[in-house]
Amino acid sequence: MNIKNNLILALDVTNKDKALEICKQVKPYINTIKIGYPLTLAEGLKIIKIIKDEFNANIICDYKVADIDATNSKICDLTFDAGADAIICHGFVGSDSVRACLDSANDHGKEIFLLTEMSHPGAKMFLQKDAEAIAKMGVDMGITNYVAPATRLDRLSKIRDIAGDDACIISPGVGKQGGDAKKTLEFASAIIVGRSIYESDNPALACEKIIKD
Ligand code: O7M
Repeated sequence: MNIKNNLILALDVTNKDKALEICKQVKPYINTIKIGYPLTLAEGLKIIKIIKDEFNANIICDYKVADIDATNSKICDLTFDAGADAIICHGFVGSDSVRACLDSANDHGKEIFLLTEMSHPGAKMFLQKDAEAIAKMGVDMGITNYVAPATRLDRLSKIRDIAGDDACIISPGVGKQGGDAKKTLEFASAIIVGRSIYESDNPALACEKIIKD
């Protein structure tokens, strides 16, 4: 995926007009938009195509898919049919569940991103101890796209070591969660930023600052 300025907007607003307004303002800086549950639950799956078509953007759907294989297939099929270019899937559910996501992506000519370790403090309770094994499983399965935290660069660096130099690692946690854009990009291929952009009085300027810093 070609990610302009290595910057992905996490569009976690809950209203279509607000979403479109922010996308319009950041368009000069951003070509890849992550849509998650907040916007999808507020506006329905149709919001994927609306934003994709209006802004000619790559759409990564952050549905953190984490179910049995049969259910994962349905979730991924519906998401790709709705226009998503990629979907984010949890790895902790194991290879059969992840395989279902990968198969759906391959059938649609689309991509998955495998979530290894999360960025929030609670990730240390359970997920962290298995994150490296999750990344190794991804490598064994031929997965080349990962999500790893900007809030713990030592952990991000470990995931990079496992995934390899050619992997695309996208990293959330810059800004409001305390991560630093420049340092994160020493290990990550792109950063995911939400509130620091969409809560800003000037989202375009916020993007410019993140890119320049
Ligand atoms: O910049 P923020 O903190 O407002 O937003 C970060 C976005 O990244 C938000 O959409 C989160 O749901 C998401 N995210 C994390 O913050 N931490 C993670 O570990 C994983 C994700 C994510 O994108 O999951 C794939």
